[in-house]
Amino acid sequence: MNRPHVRIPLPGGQLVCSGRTHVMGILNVTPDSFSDGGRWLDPARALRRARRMVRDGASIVDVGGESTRPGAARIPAREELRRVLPVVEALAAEGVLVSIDTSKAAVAEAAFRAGAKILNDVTALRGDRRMARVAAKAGVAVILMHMKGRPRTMQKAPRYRDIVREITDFFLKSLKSALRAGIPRDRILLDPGIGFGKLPEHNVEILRRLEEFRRLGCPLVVGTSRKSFIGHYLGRKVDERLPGTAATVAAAIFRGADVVRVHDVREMSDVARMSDLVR
Ligand code: HH2
Repeated sequence: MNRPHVRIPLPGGQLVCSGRTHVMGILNVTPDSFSDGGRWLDPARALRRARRMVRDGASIVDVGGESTRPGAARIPAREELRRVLPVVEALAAEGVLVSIDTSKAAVAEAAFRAGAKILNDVTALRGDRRMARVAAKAGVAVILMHMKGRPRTMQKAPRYRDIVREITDFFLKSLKSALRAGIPRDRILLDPGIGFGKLPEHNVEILRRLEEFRRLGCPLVVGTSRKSFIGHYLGRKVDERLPGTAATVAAAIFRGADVVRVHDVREMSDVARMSDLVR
C-alpha cells in the first residue's frame, strides 16, 4: 500500500507523513495509567524517559497527565497542569515535537503556550466546548479519536452493527465540527481509538479493516500498545505484551497507519522501520 505524501502544517514547522511511519512515544505523567502509572510522575525522570524515546526513534512525544483507562477518575485541570507543564516546556525547549494528551481546554491552551504542537484529544473535541476554538487559534495539529461512551463506562458491553461504518460516521461528524471551528482539514489526524468502548474482537476488526478509513483522506494514528485485547488473546499480563504489541503495530502499518502510539519506542521503531520497508 502506497502512502500518499502528506504534510501536516504545525506552528513553526510541519510533520511529513510519506515514506515512514512516525513513532509517537507515550509519556504518562500519571500515578494510575494502566501499564506505567507512577513511573514518570517525577519531572526529571519523565524528561530522561522522553529524551531516551527520541534517541530510540520517536518523532513525537505524547505527554498525558490524566489516565483514560476504563474506570479512571477525572482530575482537576490544576493538577493535570502541575503534572504535564514542566515536562512539555522542557521538551519543547529542546526541540522535541510534543503532543498533549488532554481533553481539557485549559490544559491544552497552557501546553500550546509551552510549545506543544499537536493536540491528542481522546474525546475528539467533545469533552470541553472551548477545545476546538483553542486548538484552532493555536494553529496546532489535532488528533480526533473515536470513543464509544466515556472512560468510566465505555467497556460495559459495547455493541456495533458495523464498527468501521460507525467509526467512519463519527469521524465525518467530528471532522465537520472541527472544520466549522476553524481547524483546517490538513491539520487533522484520525484515530479509531483501540480499546475505547470496544470488545477484543472489535479491536481486531478495526486493525483488519484499517485501510477503509484512508478514504477520509486524513493521516491515521493507531494506539495498540500493551492494550488489554492483546492480553485477552494471548493470556499475557501488561508487561508481557511486547510481542503481541509488535504484531499489531506491524499489522497497523501494513493496513495504512501513519503514526503508531507506543510505550516501547526502541522496539517498535525497529518494527516500524522493517514494516515500512516491506510496505
Ligand atoms: N490510548 C490511550 C490514551 N490516549 N490517544 C490516542 N490518540 N489513541 C489511543 O489509542 C490512546 C490515546 C490509553 O493508553 P495509555 O496512555 O497507555 O494509558 P492511560 O490512558 O491509562 O494513561
